[in-house]
Amino acid sequence: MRTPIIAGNWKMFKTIAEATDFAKQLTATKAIEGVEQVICAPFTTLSALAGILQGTPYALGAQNVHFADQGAFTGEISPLMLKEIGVKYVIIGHSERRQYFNETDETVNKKVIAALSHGLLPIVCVGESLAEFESGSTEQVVRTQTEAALNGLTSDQVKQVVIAYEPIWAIGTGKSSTAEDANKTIGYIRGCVERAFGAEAAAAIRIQYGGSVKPDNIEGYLRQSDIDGALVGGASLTVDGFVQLVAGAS
Ligand code: G2H
Repeated sequence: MRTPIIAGNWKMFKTIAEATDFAKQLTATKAIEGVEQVICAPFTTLSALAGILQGTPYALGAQNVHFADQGAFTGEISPLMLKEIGVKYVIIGHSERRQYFNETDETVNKKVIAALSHGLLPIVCVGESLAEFESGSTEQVVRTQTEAALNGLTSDQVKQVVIAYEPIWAIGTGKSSTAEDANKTIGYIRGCVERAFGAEAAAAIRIQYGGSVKPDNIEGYLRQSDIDGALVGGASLTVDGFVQLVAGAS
C-alpha cells in the first residue's frame, strides 16, 4: 500500500554537463513502474535537470533548503526558489549537514515546516553515530530526532513526509546495517510516529533505509516489512547503478 521510493543523493558530485548527460541517458531507458524515483542533485544542476525530467517519471529533489522565504542569508536557498525550479523533494537533516554545517533538530524542524508550507516534500534523515550504536542508544537517538523533526505538524502533513533512517557508521563506509536490524529500527521509528500522530499517519509515512545501499543488497532491505525504499549516495551516481537500484525495489 506504500509506494516504494528510491532517492539518489548525489551529494557534491556532478557538474551541469555531467548531470545533463545522466538525465538524458536515464530518460532514454524504459522506466520501471511501481517505484517512485527521485534524483536529489546539487543546486547548480537543478534548473537544467528540471528541463529534462519534466513530464517523466523521475522527480527532482534538492539536498538542503533554508526555512525562510527570503532574507539576508548569504549562500542559502529558499523553499520558494526550489519550488520555482520544479523541485518536488528536499533532503533535510542529512547527517553530513548535521555534522559539518551545524544542522540541529531545531533547524531541521523549521525546514520541514517551511518545505511543507510551500508544497515541497521533505526527506528527513535520522540516524545514530557509531558510538551511539555501540552503546545501545540507537532507539533513543532516532526517537529524539524523529519527534523533533515532525514537531508541530498535523497528521496529514506527516503522511507526506519521507523519513530516511541512515546509521551514520554505514554512510559511504561500505558497512551497512543488516536488513533485519534496519527493519527493526525503522519499525521502531514508525511506532514513534504512531504514538505522536496516530495509526493512520504511521501506516502512511514512508521510511527509507540509507547507508551503503547497492544494487546487490537493495532487495534484502526492500523485502522487509517496514522499509519503503532507500536513500542512496555513491551507487546512484551512474545511470546503470540507479536503474539497478530501482529494479531491485520493484
Ligand atoms: C548516505 C547515503 C546517501 P551512501 O549518506 O544518503 O550515501 O549510499 O554513499 O552511503
